[in-house]
Amino acid sequence: MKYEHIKLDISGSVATLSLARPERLNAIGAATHPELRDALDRIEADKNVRCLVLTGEGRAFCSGQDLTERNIANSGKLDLGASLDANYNPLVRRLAAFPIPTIAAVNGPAAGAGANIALACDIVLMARSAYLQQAFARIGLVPDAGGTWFLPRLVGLKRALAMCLFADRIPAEDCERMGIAWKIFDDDIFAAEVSKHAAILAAGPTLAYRLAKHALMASGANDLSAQLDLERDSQREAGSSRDFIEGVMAFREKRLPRFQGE
Ligand code: T3D
Repeated sequence: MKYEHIKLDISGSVATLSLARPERLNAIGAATHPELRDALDRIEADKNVRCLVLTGEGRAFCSGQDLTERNIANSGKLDLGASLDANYNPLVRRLAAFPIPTIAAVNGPAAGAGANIALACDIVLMARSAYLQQAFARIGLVPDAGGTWFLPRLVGLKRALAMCLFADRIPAEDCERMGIAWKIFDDDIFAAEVSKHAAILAAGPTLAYRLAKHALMASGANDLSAQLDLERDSQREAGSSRDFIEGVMAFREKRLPRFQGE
């Protein structure tokens, strides 16, 4: 598939998927979704790729749904639920369960669904000038794309409510303080820091990462006993991986491990 709204770059074991409509602050339109699906298929099928970086071209990360492409005057005929079912919900489910580590490299504004797509990634890195905005209330909508699930877990119910009701811009420094962003970096070193973090994850034990992600995501619905069972099953699988052997050998030989991701 030829991409017009996104760009995909695969360098070594890192795939960088960029939303690429900078003149619309990388708003997601109807034509963006099939391209995203195709790109994620390609990344998942490429067993050499061991980290995904999701970012935006130009000065923004993503401004959410394209607000200019639909005939809003006829909004009685618009079924936004169908749009979520068809596009955003599968995207968020897929990112949250993606088999390799994912980094949202939030280079600038991340608004509406754009903010919550960032939250669906494993690690959020932000440029100091960037911000997240649950912009939905400003246009009479409710937070979607997983925002009402991720936010209370990340920042607590009251902060999540305030973010969604006031729909203010949340600066990167506040995102870091509240645990939404793992780290923020000055704009001039942001790209280099993203590459550094992606390289670390791409050289890590990919299978163990996948199992850890799954266990952490499952923890919210499990009691302690069920979670201990899940950890046992996950550790059984990780413990029979080649990376476990390599990790222990490297420890004993006092060298850095060379993980193959399996
Ligand atoms: O399918 C469904 O509809 C259901 C799913 C819904 C999920 C959603 O995401 S709904 C929420 C959609 N997003 C928003 O409400 C955010 C809209 N954008 C903004 O509020 C602001 O643009 C920002 C706060 C993100 C940035 O503000 P600022 O001042 O830095 O930039 P700007 O001047 O507003 O925008 C620059 C250009 O990008 C401008 O175009 P122009 O006038 O230069 O030709 C603006 O129209 C365009 N743009 C920004 N966001 C969108 C957009 N165009 C289309 N859709 C957008 N979402």
